Amino acid sequence: MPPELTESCASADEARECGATAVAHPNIALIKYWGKRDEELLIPYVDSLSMTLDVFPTTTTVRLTPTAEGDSVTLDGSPAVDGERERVVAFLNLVRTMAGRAEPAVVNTRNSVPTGAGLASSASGFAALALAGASAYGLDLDPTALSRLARRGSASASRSIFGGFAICHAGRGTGAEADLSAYAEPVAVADFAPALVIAVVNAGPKAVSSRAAMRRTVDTSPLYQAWAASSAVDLADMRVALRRGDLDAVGEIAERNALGMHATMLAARPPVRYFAPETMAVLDTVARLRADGFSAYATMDAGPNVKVLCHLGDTARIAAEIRRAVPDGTAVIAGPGAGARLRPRAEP
Ligand code: 2P0
Repeated sequence: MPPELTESCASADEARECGATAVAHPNIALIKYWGKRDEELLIPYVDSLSMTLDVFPTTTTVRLTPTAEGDSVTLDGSPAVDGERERVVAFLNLVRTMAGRAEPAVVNTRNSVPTGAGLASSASGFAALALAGASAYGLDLDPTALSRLARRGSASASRSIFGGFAICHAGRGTGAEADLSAYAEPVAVADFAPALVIAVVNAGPKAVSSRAAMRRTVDTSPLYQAWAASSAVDLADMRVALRRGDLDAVGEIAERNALGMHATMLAARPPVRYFAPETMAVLDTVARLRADGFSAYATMDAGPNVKVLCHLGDTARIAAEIRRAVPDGTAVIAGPGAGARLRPRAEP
């Protein structure tokens, strides 16, 4: 179901009363986005494909404050710090330019996922901000345009506009052509019940931001171009596997794509290494589960946490094995979740 922009405020007078609250979920890429060919427009080098989760929602309210001096940004109850605030304000400036409006806004965001830990908080965060911001400033965007807008906050956010599985097109050309052609859309899949067991081995912020890590990888890793080429093959194979509902094929392709992405980072100069000892313990557990006959496959993002793709019916056993391997960590079970949604106005 496409998101509906039910709340909007078309005039400055109306804007005083006007606000919008949106909820979005993170997504985990089964075919990864890594590297940008345009850092201002956030245009990826490669297509990516993800599953939106049904856990860790971000809830964001945007309320216009015509008499305020500037924007006010609160993240989990505290004023957003420098870099975070700048990113949100830059995004609001983009929304205001698109809407032909100038009023400042109050932005209030609550994340239920640890921020900056490779658990896709920027995906849910900018998907929710795009939807709430577009609505508050009276922009009437279809899902494709909303996905393109979310991409300007964080490229992975373009995928969280949609529920279930979504592909993000890297687009073609440069400038306006690239901007128009880089967006996400839903992907057709068979009727099957995949799940992810998310092994949170370290919920602290990552040492190197994904933005800096991608840049260094593209600029210095001799393996980057080879991975990007193989990722196009992985994507084509993944689409076939999803259409068939073949979880083992989906898992094998996702695992090789993720480990290949990390190989590009390990070969960067200086290297970027997100693996921790606990990461290896979970990867060993996944290998052992597979040897015991379970369908269990690992994928990892810009952090030490591991997401294990498996059948919904196996999640309790796999989560128990992960907890045994990493007693200080946690294991969260996730299934496919909904796309970004506006909350009815009566709710807080
Ligand atoms: C992904 N990741 O496809 C990949 C795999 C991490 C590893 O998208 O710079 O927060 O804001 O576009 O989207 C994380 O990077 O980066 C990411 P920006 P983003 O999910």
